[in-house]
Order: sequence, then structure tokens, then C-alpha cells
Amino acid sequence: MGEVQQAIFLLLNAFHKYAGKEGDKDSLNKGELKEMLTKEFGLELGKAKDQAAIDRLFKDLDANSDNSVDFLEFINLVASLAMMLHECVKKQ
Ligand SMILES: [Ca+2]
Repeated sequence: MGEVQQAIFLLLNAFHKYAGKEGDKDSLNKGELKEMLTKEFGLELGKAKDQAAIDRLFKDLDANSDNSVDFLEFINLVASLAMMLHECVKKQ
């Protein structure tokens, strides 16, 4: 398997690891998104202002406003993060 294909499988597995915890197994609710941000990105979440930031991010990601973040919506977050990292790498 090529590296890009491996990366896609890793993203799928990571998404389903959190999406499968509660309710709909194919989408993230706000709690699942918060847990993913905490564990995968090492963010220290828990303060009131963090909750406001999570609420905002969740609303931004939830493009179809169905109160859950599906894989396509999750991939948009990954794409944004990849673009940011790409810019950082280019500057070095
Ligand atoms: Ca959605």
C-alpha cells in the first residue's frame, strides 16, 4: 500500500475511533469532537472559553447543520490543518 493510501486509512480509523463512541457511528457529536481534539492534538480543553471555542469550531465544521460532523466535514478540518502545516514547512 502506498503512503497516501495508508494516510487515508489512518484518517478513517481515527475518525471512526471517536465517531463510534456514542450515537451515530458515522459522525462525531460535540463530545466526540472534543475528545478527538484533546487526544489527537494534545489540547488541554476544559475551561469555559475552550467550550466556546469548541462550540464555534463544531458549528463551522457542521456544514449541513445536522448537529453532527460526518467524515466529509471532518476531512475539511484535516485539509485546513494540512494547509497550515504546509505553510509552516515551506517557511522553514
Ligand atoms: Ca453535519
